[in-house]
Amino acid sequence: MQGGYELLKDPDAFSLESARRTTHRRLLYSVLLIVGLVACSSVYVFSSRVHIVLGDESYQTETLPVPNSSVPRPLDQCAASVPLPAKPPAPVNLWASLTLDETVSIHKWLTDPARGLDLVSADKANLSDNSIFHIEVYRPVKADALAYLESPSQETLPARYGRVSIHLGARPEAEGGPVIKDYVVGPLPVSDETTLKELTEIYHRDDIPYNARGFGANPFSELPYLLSSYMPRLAHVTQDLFGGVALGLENDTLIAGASGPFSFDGSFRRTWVSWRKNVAGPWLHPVNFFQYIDISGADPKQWKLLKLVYNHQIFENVDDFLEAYNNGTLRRLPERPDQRDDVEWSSRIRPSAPQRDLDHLPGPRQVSFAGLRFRVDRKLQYVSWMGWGMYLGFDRDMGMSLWDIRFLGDRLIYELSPQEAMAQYAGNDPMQTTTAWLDRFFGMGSAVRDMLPGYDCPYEAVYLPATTYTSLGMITRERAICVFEHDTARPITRHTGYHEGEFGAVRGYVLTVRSVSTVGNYDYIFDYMFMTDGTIEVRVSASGYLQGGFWEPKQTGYGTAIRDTTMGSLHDHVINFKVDLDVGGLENSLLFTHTEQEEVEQPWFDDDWGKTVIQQKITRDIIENENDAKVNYPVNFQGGYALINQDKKNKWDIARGYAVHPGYSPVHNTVVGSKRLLDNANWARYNLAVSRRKETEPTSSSMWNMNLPGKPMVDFHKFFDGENITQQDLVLWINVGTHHLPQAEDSPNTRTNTASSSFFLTPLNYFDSDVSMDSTNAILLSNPVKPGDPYTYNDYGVKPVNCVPTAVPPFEYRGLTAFGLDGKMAPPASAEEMRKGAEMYHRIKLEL
Ligand SMILES: *[C@@H]1O[C@H](CO)[C@@H](O)[C@H](O)[C@H]1NC(C)=O
Ligand SMILES: *[C@@H]1O[C@H](CO)[C@@H](O)[C@H](O)[C@H]1NC(C)=O
Ligand SMILES: *[C@@H]1O[C@H](CO)[C@@H](O)[C@H](O)[C@H]1NC(C)=O
Ligand SMILES: *[C@@H]1O[C@H](CO)[C@@H](O)[C@H](O)[C@H]1NC(C)=O
Ligand SMILES: *[C@@H]1O[C@H](CO)[C@@H](O)[C@H](O)[C@H]1NC(C)=O
Ligand SMILES: [Cu+2]
Repeated sequence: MQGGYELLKDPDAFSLESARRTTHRRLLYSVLLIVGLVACSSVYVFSSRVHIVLGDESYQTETLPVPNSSVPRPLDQCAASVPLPAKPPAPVNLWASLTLDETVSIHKWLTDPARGLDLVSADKANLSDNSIFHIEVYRPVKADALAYLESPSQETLPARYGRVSIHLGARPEAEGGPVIKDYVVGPLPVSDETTLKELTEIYHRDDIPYNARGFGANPFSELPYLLSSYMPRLAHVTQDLFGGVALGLENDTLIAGASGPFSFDGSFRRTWVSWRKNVAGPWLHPVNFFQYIDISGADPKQWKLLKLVYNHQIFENVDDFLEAYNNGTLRRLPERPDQRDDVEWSSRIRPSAPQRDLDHLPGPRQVSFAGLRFRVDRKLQYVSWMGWGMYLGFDRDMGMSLWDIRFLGDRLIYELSPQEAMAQYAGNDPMQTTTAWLDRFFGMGSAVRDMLPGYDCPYEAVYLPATTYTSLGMITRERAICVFEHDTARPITRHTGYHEGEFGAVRGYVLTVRSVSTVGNYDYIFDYMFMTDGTIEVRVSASGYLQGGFWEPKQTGYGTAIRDTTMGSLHDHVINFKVDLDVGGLENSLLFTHTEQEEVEQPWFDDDWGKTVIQQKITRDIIENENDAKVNYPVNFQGGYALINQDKKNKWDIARGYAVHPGYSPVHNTVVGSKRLLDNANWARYNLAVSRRKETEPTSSSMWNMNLPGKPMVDFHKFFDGENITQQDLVLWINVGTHHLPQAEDSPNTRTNTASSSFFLTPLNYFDSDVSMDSTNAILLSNPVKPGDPYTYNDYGVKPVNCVPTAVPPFEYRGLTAFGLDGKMAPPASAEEMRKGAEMYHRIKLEL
């Protein structure tokens, strides 16, 4: 069969008695017939009644209409689903990641003794050494990029720069002690002109505190170093209490997690460590054992255990805990049968349940029978479809971003990029109550994973690679991004009418550009969806494992039990996007439209209904001051926000605009004023905010913000300094999110259908009318001239194409390709180390 399907896959089906077998076959053949012929003929006849025998039962059923079964001519093979070459507006992607060669050359240049940086390679560097943490592209200034795009040439091409983060662990105390520095290096390629300049203008504090740093590559200088100093001593106790040990062996049965933030202002680095069973879905197997540890500074010998908590009992040190255990005063938790033996419930292994009717067949899939309708330039990372065009970028912190998005020839968005993903928890245990993640710290880009073809994206999706830097080398993921066109199975417009010209429909298609990041327990699916009317939907869907807590009655109000002793903890997700919209040019204003009820009186009102009428009315205001531009959607969504260009009018003399429409679950953060999220994620307080675009305000957060809630590197509120935002280059900072009140059905994994949030950017009098009407994937019907005559129609020459789709290749998963810092392909073992590094030890195993 085409597509490699195997019909009657279930071997049991063949062992049934022959009558049943024949009926099954017959049924399958009619299914096949329907599938095969629906596309071949638009003429349907009703088949006669079919007699179905199922075991002892026998009943009559009426089948669905079966297409006219006149024998179709043999079908040709469809063209392969490969995208046609694209025609980007300029031959250089200004926002492209550094190439391997560029990264290697920067690395080499930095480590040259002539630079005087005294660098130690990251795999060997201890915390009191200087080492390179990160290298990536530093994107050009917007004005330079626009000048190039205006007339692309070698002369107008902006110089290329890299951005480098260096851990200066060796800086003497006299000079302020260990610190992190961010630099811009360039121009590239490396030459005598190349310089290293400290990058400070995008931050709101001078220094990047060492205590806010990301995890290094050397596990001996990170958390396992301290954990291994006390966990093996407690092995007999943890075995008795939790049925697990952490000894630093391959077969350890307990693993650790740490809560963030690690610091308030950078003056310390402390975290709560919690322990979990090392099983599938460890996040759902917390054992209610916590330690608060101090991992400040650059000398791991100074690190210490500050306290231990078990079942609401606090101990200052391991000795006290051991003594209480030995002298019998330790109040033990009840036994946990659901966590001792059978732990398969938290895996994704299909539970033993009867197969649902016809579930042995693969579900429907979409095929572009006439070939793909989007264009991709793989080298430039440029995509175009139906009047849309965009370049893609990729970075460590937030992964995929979209640049120079044009629609029908005009630039609409200069930059569309995720900025930060917050998850703030509540609970009645040391882990949940202190957790406020900002995933930029871990790196949404580092956390991008290869997609599962046919599962994460449709079979005919086109994949694009992304490369991220780790301090051990570079990781390339061939299927980091997927692009596909999809039928929404809903017309974008339609009408049934009787007058000539009013009866018809336009098909609804969407082009999706997607990437998936797995940050520890959670999976984020980022979708950018483009539509033919000029609308874009930006949607984030979440799946993966909950950050579970230990369920006991004291947790009531902070979540829901999802097993006897596991709970899902209450939390909010808020994810921030930067949308640098340019509506009809750079000069834009913020329009607030709202509707209110009014009671009016008119002399022509008739007496039957009284003297007044109650109705609604639109008010339109321009928000002129940046300080007033941190806003929430109006109650009951009565109105909303848009960027308009007051100097560019449509044909009806209305200022052209683009509106922000709330999509699914348009929430902002519930919690305000928590010390663990004080000023480092202020963008999460609103549905959206609008500020003047500035080169010094490129992002609403930084990777270090998570650990600096009291004094963040990027303080979003500082963007809003009372400036006039009328007819200026503006940026929208828009949030999506969910209030996640976990429930049993979050086990084993959260479902993307309800854990989704989105916003739309949609034309608002930008055009003179709906431009999706120009689609020729449309039909216009004419009513019969004489009653009884057939309906005639115009399909604009776009007919269904009938052909045999090319076979779906066998499932294959490749994972990643790793390169050393010399740019050479790395052996699997070091690739494995890089994977661990990229995953930031979310699943901390002791390694002795
Ligand atoms: C089936 O289709 C053929 C060819 O289009 C046509 O000649 C025939 O009349 C149709 N049969 C029925 C039952 O509609
Ligand atoms: C784990 O491995 C060690 C050493 O290889 C072995 O002694 C021990 O019995 C193993 N433990 C379990 C629970 O299998
Ligand atoms: C770090 O390494 C240096 C040598 O590279 C050594 O002098 C120093 O003692 C080490 N520090 C720690 C805390 O291990
Ligand atoms: C048991 O140990 C705990 C912890 O050190 C201590 O506080 C307590 O006094 C001890 N109780 C007895 C009865 O020894
Ligand atoms: C803001 O600028 C616009 C255009 O220059 C001007 O009309 C308006 O009065 C200014 N608003 C304020 C509050 O200064
Ligand atoms: Cu959640």
